[in-house]
Amino acid sequence: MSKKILIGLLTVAVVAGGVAALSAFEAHVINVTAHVENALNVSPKEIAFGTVFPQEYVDDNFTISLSDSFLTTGRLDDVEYVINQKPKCKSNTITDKSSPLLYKPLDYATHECPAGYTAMASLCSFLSKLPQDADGEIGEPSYYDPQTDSCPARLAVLASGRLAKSLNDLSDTWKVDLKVPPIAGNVAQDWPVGCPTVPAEDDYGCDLWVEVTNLSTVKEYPVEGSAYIGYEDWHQGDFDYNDFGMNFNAKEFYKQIGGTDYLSRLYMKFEAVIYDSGAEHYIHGLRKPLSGSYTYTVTRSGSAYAGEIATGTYTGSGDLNLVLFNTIKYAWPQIGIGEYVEVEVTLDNPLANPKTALPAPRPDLDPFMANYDPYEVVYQGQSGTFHIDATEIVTDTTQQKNTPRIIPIGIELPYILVVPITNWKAPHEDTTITSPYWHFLDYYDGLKGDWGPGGTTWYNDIDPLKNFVGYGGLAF
Ligand SMILES: [Ca+2]
Ligand SMILES: [Ca+2]
Ligand SMILES: [Ca+2]
Ligand SMILES: [Ca+2]
Repeated sequence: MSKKILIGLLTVAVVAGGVAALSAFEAHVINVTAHVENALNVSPKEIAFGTVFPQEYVDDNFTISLSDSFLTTGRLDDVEYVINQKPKCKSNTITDKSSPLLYKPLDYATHECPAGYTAMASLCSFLSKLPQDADGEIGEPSYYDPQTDSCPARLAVLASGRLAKSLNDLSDTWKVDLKVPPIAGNVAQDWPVGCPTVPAEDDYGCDLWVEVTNLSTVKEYPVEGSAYIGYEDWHQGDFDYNDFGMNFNAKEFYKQIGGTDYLSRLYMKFEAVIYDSGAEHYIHGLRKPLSGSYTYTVTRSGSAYAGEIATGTYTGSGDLNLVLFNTIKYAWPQIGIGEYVEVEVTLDNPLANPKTALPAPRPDLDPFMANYDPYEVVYQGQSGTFHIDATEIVTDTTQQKNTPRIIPIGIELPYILVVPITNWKAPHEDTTITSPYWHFLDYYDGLKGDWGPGGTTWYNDIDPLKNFVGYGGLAF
């Protein structure tokens, strides 16, 4: 006859962070306050298998999810966690089974039961932790393999997982299962040789501790929507910045290790908007610096044309330099192109990529762009390679079209504009930018009061009438 086993509560607790005790001969107190919230929610908090019988199989699920406060904190993205298992402590004196004080977890710092409590017979080594979402969690299989009806040597696996807002992975469901072992001295004949037994206690328990091991911060540019990157390939001409134009946004994910942020993942999206030039260009996406090897996945909304990076998963090392668009495939002129390229990079060794604060490559750019160069190579019609940190002195004021404000010889202008707002309107074809954007020249001249770099933005100050002055080409 099988003996019954009463399983005590299996408790799932959430623990985050740690406290180190230090002593010193002298102390100065700096008051620092922070409102501390848990990054994770776990439910249910308890799994009670109740009365079970040897060789019975029982299971239950629990779910780990990002807390509301984590979800609404913009600078945080990922939580990495492990599911540890620790002995469960039972009161030496309380006998009321409904008392909330009947059980307590180990003390967080000492790893011992609180005074007046004793560790229960442990269920821990008989529990599995199996991920139920197919999104990369690492599980810990059961000690008992039903396929072979045996208990193979158990790998030393610590169940672990990650939740990430950026991947829309907001919760993970786990299954805990228990193949109930027989009680020593009462082992049925069909219990496989080599499989464990438990001592004759009547109450067993285990606490699962969901412990946060890492938080990742995210840096996004722009903070909302996308920036417009506009190209000028005619340095003696119209400066309409519509020869090619694309929307851009990027996210960088940093792991915090020992107080330093290390780059672990990148996401970039480039969406072609306009092509209005007689010349042809390769548009490059260059992310620098990157150290060590990485895997990157490219997703294109259309098929790749000659020279362009195709949809697929690749490996690389060092700076990442991709040809995103070859403009020869677009009709001229074309607007509202909508073809996009997404790039996701996972670095093999974040520790080789500590976050370093680089200055902006130009006074008018966000420092974020120090790591990005969406440069162009003009290969047909005209020639030249134009980088984001390059400027051009205007050499021919007679070519400037449809503008009441001629850009004087000697003014340095960028080839590549980065306008940090969504749905920015590039000038009409053959319309020098100083016509619709009256303060553009003041800004890039840098000498006109608050319209200089760091001052008032020029790109919000559009003259709606003048934007649509021009010949034949395209208007937004
Ligand atoms: Ca997950
Ligand atoms: Ca999940
Ligand atoms: Ca142009
Ligand atoms: Ca043009």
